[in-house]
Amino acid sequence: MKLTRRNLLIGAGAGLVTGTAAPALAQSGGHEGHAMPESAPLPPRRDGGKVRTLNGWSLPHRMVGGVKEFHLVAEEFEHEFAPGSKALCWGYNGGTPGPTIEAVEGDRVRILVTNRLREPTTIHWHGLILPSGMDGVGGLSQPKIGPGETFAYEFTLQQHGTHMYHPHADEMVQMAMGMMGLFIIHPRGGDHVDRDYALLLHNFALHPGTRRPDPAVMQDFDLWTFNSKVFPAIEPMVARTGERVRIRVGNLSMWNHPIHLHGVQFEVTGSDGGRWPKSQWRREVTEIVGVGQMRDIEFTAVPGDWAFHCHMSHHTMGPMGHDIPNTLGVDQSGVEEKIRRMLPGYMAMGQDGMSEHQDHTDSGHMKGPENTLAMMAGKGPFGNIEMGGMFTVVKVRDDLAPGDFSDPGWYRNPPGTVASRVSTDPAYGAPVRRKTT
Ligand SMILES: [Cu+2]
Repeated sequence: MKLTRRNLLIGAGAGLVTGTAAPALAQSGGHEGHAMPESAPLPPRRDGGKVRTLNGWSLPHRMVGGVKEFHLVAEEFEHEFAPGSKALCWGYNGGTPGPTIEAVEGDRVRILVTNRLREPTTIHWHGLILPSGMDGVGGLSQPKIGPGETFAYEFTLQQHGTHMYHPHADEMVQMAMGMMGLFIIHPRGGDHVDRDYALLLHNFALHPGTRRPDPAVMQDFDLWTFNSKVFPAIEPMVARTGERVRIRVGNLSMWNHPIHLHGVQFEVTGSDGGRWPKSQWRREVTEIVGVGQMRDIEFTAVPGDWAFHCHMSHHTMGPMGHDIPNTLGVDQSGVEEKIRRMLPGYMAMGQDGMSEHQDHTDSGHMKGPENTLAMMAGKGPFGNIEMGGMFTVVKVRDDLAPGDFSDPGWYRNPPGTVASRVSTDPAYGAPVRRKTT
C-alpha cells in the first residue's frame, strides 16, 4: 500500500486513518527529541561573515588577483529537518540551503560551481545586476554545467541588499530538493545593526515514511521550513535589550508567507532592492514575503520570548493529511473499540480539537510512520508549544554579551506579568455574551 498524505490522516501519531493506510501506522516511528532543549549548543561560526544564517553558515572566500573567489558544490547529501526526519536532499557544500555568500558592493567576485549531481545544473544569481551571460538560465544565458564539470561565474557587484541564488536548470526538481542559498551584499559604507539574521522560506514534500522529497507537489507540502529546518530544530534568534536587530527573509518556496513577529512593531527597511531610504520604511507586525521576494525587517529588541512565524497556520504544522473527514464534534465512542479489533493501538482523536495530538505523540504511545515528524512539537516553560514548521523564537535578554548567540533558555518574566488562572469554574463571572440560538 502506497503511503501518501492522501490516505494518512495526520502524519505521525494520528488516531484516525482510512482503512487503506491503517497498516502503515503500525510501523514504528521515532518521535523522541521534540522538546527544544533549554540551552542547545549552537553550531560554531565557520566564517568571518557578519550575517547569522539560522542553522547555517557563510561561505569563506579567497582573494585571487583582487577577485573574491567562492566555490559552490552542487551535491546530494542526507539532511535532517528535525530529529526524527531525514531525507536525501540536494543543495550546496553539504547543506540546504547552501552557504550564504557575503560580499561588499563594488567587489569583483568569481564563483566556481562544481556539479556533483547526476544531471546538469546552473546557478541563477537572483536579483543581481550582471552581464546577461552570467545570469545562469540554462540554455538561454549559458550551456548547462554537466555532471562533474566546474563553471566559473564572474561579475562586479553593483548594488547592495539581500539576494538569493538557485538553479535555473530542471528548476522544479532541483529547488524542490533544496537547492538555494542567500547572497548578501553589504553596502560599501556599512549599515550598522547589532544582530543580522537571515533565513530562506521553503517547503518540502517529504511524504510520511519516505526519504526523498517529491518534486511534483504544488501546494500540500509536508514540511514548511526556515533554512530547511522545522521547529523545534530552528535556532532561536537572540539579542540584548535595546539592540538593533535585522532579519532578512527570502522566499523560494511555492507559497507566499505572511511573516509575523510578536512583541514589537518592526520596520520593513529593505529588499532585493537594497536598504530603502528611511522615508519608505513601513511599520508592520506582519510582512508578506512573496515567492521570489526578499524583505529585510528591523526592530529594537525588547525583553521577552517572542514568537516569529508564518501566519498561515498550516505552515506552522508538521506533516498532516488534508483530504480527510472532519472529526470535530463527532462522537467517536464505540468506533475506537471496533477499529482496535483490526488495528491494535488505534486511538480516536479530533473530537474536541487537535491539541491532544502533541501529548499522544510526545508520550510515545501514538506511533506514526517511520521518518515522519509529528504535526505539533516543541516544549516551552508552560507546556506544549504545538507548532511544527515555520516557527522560532526571538529571545531578548538584558544581560546578553554583544555577539553572544547562545540560547539563553526561557525568559524569566517579572513578577505579576504572566497571564494566570483566576477560576476553574466554566460559569465563572458574568461576561456579556450575545444571545445564541
Ligand atoms: Cu507560510
